[in-house]
Amino acid sequence: MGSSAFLKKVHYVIRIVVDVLVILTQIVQIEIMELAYFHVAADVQSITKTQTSVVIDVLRATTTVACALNNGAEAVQTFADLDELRTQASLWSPSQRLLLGERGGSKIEGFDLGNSPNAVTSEVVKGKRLFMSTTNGTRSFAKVRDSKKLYSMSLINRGAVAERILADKPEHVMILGSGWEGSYSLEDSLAAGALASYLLEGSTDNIEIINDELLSAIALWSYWKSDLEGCLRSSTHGKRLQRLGNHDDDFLCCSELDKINVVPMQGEKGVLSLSD
Ligand code: 3SL
Repeated sequence: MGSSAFLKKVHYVIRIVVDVLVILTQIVQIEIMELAYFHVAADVQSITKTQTSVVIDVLRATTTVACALNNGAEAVQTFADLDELRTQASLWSPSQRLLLGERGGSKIEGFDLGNSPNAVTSEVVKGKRLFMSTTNGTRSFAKVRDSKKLYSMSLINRGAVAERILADKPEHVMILGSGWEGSYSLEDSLAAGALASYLLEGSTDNIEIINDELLSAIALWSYWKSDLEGCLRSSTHGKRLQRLGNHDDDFLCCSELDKINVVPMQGEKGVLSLSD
């Protein structure tokens, strides 16, 4: 073999090796995002240090959080325990704070507001810290407060939170519903399916759905996605709210998909504010 033919062969082999290395590097760089959904806080066994958590309480806590921050509240500080809420709130001047919450769907005695997303208008909440406790939603926040990142999501800000997750590219995302006193809720599962569907559309190859709860939520979303208000009204908690009184405005607000572009994120533990 002449020396030029030999050099050509060496060149050819080097090209192949380089191409293989480039392909291998690209494969290694594809990051898989694992997505799981748990119906209620009690189903969560552990939190990983790298985990992003998304808390959902469509009716109505996380819809109220999104609306309050969208209307200029300084932050929403969430509490599972009412005594702790009162202690923390007392450290703030009355002109800068509002106490907000419900038990069993009704406003807590002595509080400024119940849990209606329609009550947190800019006239009421602008510049104020909201101290919030609800029957189920704030328990879910408490459960995952040690996550690396923690977002609050509802149907109304689903797209904004999904876009943030697609940009963050976390390895593990836990979507956590709130349910009702420890049991499954239809509307939180609907929103979990809505989030997963959005993420799958934005990044099909890299997402792995790792539990059956989320697969079912995606199926639920496909079934109800053209009648979100109907789904909310059919749910057990939807029926409970209808028995408590006229909540038409809340059903309308809680079923508006991607209406507002806010991403409530935990900074200080338990404190949700707008992420930049
Ligand atoms: O359970 C909760 O956290 C609340 O959102 C329930 S309610 O819709 O305000 O009654």
